[in-house]
Amino acid sequence: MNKLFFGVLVSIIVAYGSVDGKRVGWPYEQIGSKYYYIERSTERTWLGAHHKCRAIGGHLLSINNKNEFDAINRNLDEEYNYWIDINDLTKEGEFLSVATGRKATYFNWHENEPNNKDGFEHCGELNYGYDKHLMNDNNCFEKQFFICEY
Ligand SMILES: [Ca+2]
Ligand SMILES: [Ca+2]
Repeated sequence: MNKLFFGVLVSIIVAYGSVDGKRVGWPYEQIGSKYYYIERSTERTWLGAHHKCRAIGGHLLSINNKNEFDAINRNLDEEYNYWIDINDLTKEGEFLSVATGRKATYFNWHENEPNNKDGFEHCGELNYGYDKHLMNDNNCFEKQFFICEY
Protein backbone atom coordinates (compact mmCIF):
# COMPACT_ATOMS: atom_id res chain seq x y z
CA MET A 1 0.00 0.00 0.00
CA ASN A 2 1.62 3.27 -1.01
CA LYS A 3 1.57 6.35 1.18
CA LEU A 4 -0.86 8.32 -0.92
CA PHE A 5 -3.41 5.53 -1.01
CA PHE A 6 -3.01 4.97 2.72
CA GLY A 7 -3.55 8.69 3.34
CA VAL A 8 -6.67 8.72 1.25
CA LEU A 9 -7.98 5.66 3.02
CA VAL A 10 -7.39 7.20 6.44
CA SER A 11 -9.11 10.40 5.31
CA ILE A 12 -12.13 8.46 4.16
CA ILE A 13 -12.36 6.55 7.43
CA VAL A 14 -11.97 9.75 9.46
CA ALA A 15 -14.47 11.63 7.31
CA TYR A 16 -17.18 9.05 7.32
CA GLY A 17 -16.53 7.11 10.48
CA SER A 18 -18.42 4.02 11.42
CA VAL A 19 -21.27 3.39 13.82
CA ASP A 20 -22.51 -0.15 14.30
CA GLY A 21 -20.80 -1.10 11.06
CA LYS A 22 -22.79 1.44 9.05
CA ARG A 23 -20.98 4.16 7.19
CA VAL A 24 -22.30 7.45 8.48
CA GLY A 25 -22.54 10.37 6.09
CA TRP A 26 -21.56 8.32 3.06
CA PRO A 27 -23.96 9.60 0.45
CA TYR A 28 -24.07 6.68 -1.92
CA GLU A 29 -26.86 4.12 -2.22
CA GLN A 30 -26.70 0.75 -3.88
CA ILE A 31 -28.70 0.53 -7.09
CA GLY A 32 -28.30 -2.72 -8.96
CA SER A 33 -24.70 -3.84 -8.47
CA LYS A 34 -23.16 -0.36 -8.09
CA TYR A 35 -23.22 2.63 -5.77
CA TYR A 36 -24.71 5.93 -6.83
CA TYR A 37 -25.54 9.32 -5.41
CA ILE A 38 -28.50 11.05 -7.03
CA GLU A 39 -28.47 14.79 -6.34
CA ARG A 40 -32.04 15.99 -5.95
CA SER A 41 -31.71 19.32 -4.19
CA THR A 42 -28.87 21.45 -5.58
CA GLU A 43 -28.72 22.11 -9.31
CA ARG A 44 -25.29 22.68 -10.81
CA THR A 45 -23.64 23.24 -14.16
CA TRP A 46 -22.08 20.16 -15.70
CA LEU A 47 -18.64 21.21 -14.48
CA GLY A 48 -20.02 22.01 -11.03
CA ALA A 49 -21.59 18.56 -10.92
CA HIS A 50 -18.32 16.99 -12.06
CA HIS A 51 -16.45 18.71 -9.21
CA LYS A 52 -19.08 17.78 -6.64
CA CYS A 53 -18.83 14.10 -7.58
CA ARG A 54 -15.04 14.24 -7.32
CA ALA A 55 -15.36 15.93 -3.92
CA ILE A 56 -17.37 13.01 -2.58
CA GLY A 57 -14.93 10.43 -3.92
CA GLY A 58 -16.67 9.46 -7.13
CA HIS A 59 -17.31 10.67 -10.64
CA LEU A 60 -20.32 11.59 -12.74
CA LEU A 61 -22.38 8.59 -13.71
CA SER A 62 -20.85 6.43 -16.38
CA ILE A 63 -23.38 4.08 -17.96
CA ASN A 64 -21.86 0.92 -19.38
CA ASN A 65 -24.86 -1.07 -20.50
CA LYS A 66 -28.64 -1.39 -20.67
CA ASN A 67 -28.87 -3.02 -17.25
CA GLU A 68 -27.18 -0.07 -15.55
CA PHE A 69 -29.26 2.33 -17.60
CA ASP A 70 -32.52 0.66 -16.57
CA ALA A 71 -31.55 0.40 -12.90
CA ILE A 72 -30.73 4.11 -12.66
CA ASN A 73 -33.77 5.06 -14.67
CA ARG A 74 -36.13 3.49 -12.15
CA ASN A 75 -34.77 5.83 -9.47
CA LEU A 76 -35.14 9.17 -11.23
CA ASP A 77 -37.84 11.75 -10.66
CA GLU A 78 -40.09 12.70 -13.52
CA GLU A 79 -39.66 16.15 -15.05
CA TYR A 80 -36.01 16.48 -13.96
CA ASN A 81 -32.84 16.11 -15.99
CA TYR A 82 -29.59 14.74 -14.58
CA TRP A 83 -26.04 15.30 -15.78
CA ILE A 84 -23.97 12.22 -16.55
CA ASP A 85 -20.28 11.86 -17.43
CA ILE A 86 -20.23 11.99 -21.22
CA ASN A 87 -19.22 15.11 -23.13
CA ASP A 88 -17.94 16.12 -26.56
CA LEU A 89 -16.01 19.18 -25.36
CA THR A 90 -12.78 17.91 -26.94
CA LYS A 91 -14.12 17.02 -30.37
CA GLU A 92 -17.61 17.78 -31.61
CA GLY A 93 -19.70 14.64 -31.91
CA GLU A 94 -17.21 12.37 -30.16
CA PHE A 95 -18.51 11.67 -26.69
CA LEU A 96 -15.88 10.83 -24.09
CA SER A 97 -16.44 9.55 -20.59
CA VAL A 98 -14.77 11.66 -17.89
CA ALA A 99 -14.87 8.57 -15.72
CA THR A 100 -12.59 6.59 -18.05
CA GLY A 101 -11.09 9.31 -20.27
CA ARG A 102 -12.06 7.21 -23.27
CA LYS A 103 -14.82 7.16 -25.83
CA ALA A 104 -18.12 6.29 -24.21
CA THR A 105 -19.50 2.97 -25.40
CA TYR A 106 -23.11 2.91 -24.29
CA PHE A 107 -25.65 5.40 -25.60
CA ASN A 108 -29.41 5.57 -25.38
CA TRP A 109 -30.37 8.88 -26.94
CA HIS A 110 -33.70 10.54 -27.37
CA GLU A 111 -34.83 10.61 -30.98
CA ASN A 112 -32.86 13.15 -33.06
CA GLU A 113 -30.24 13.54 -30.31
CA PRO A 114 -27.45 14.39 -29.92
CA ASN A 115 -28.22 17.49 -31.98
CA ASN A 116 -25.60 19.98 -30.68
CA LYS A 117 -28.33 22.61 -30.69
CA ASP A 118 -27.09 26.09 -31.65
CA GLY A 119 -23.57 24.64 -31.58
CA PHE A 120 -23.58 24.81 -27.78
CA GLU A 121 -24.51 21.37 -26.52
CA HIS A 122 -21.50 19.39 -25.35
CA CYS A 123 -22.53 17.75 -22.08
CA GLY A 124 -24.55 14.58 -21.58
CA GLU A 125 -27.63 14.27 -19.46
CA LEU A 126 -30.48 11.93 -18.78
CA ASN A 127 -33.29 14.08 -20.11
CA TYR A 128 -36.92 13.65 -19.16
CA GLY A 129 -39.14 13.76 -22.20
CA TYR A 130 -41.91 11.70 -23.75
CA ASP A 131 -42.50 10.05 -20.34
CA LYS A 132 -38.98 8.72 -19.92
CA HIS A 133 -35.37 9.58 -19.28
CA LEU A 134 -33.08 9.13 -22.26
CA MET A 135 -29.77 10.70 -23.20
CA ASN A 136 -29.45 14.17 -24.63
CA ASP A 137 -26.63 16.61 -25.22
CA ASN A 138 -27.32 19.90 -23.44
CA ASN A 139 -25.62 23.22 -22.78
CA CYS A 140 -22.96 22.56 -20.12
CA PHE A 141 -23.87 25.79 -18.33
CA GLU A 142 -27.44 24.74 -17.64
CA LYS A 143 -27.95 24.07 -13.94
CA GLN A 144 -29.59 20.81 -13.08
CA PHE A 145 -29.42 17.73 -10.92
CA PHE A 146 -26.83 15.04 -11.51
CA ILE A 147 -25.81 11.51 -10.63
CA CYS A 148 -22.49 10.47 -9.12
CA GLU A 149 -21.07 6.97 -9.20
CA TYR A 150 -18.71 5.67 -6.55
CA1 LIG B 1 -21.62 18.92 -28.99
CA1 LIG C 1 -29.55 18.11 -27.56
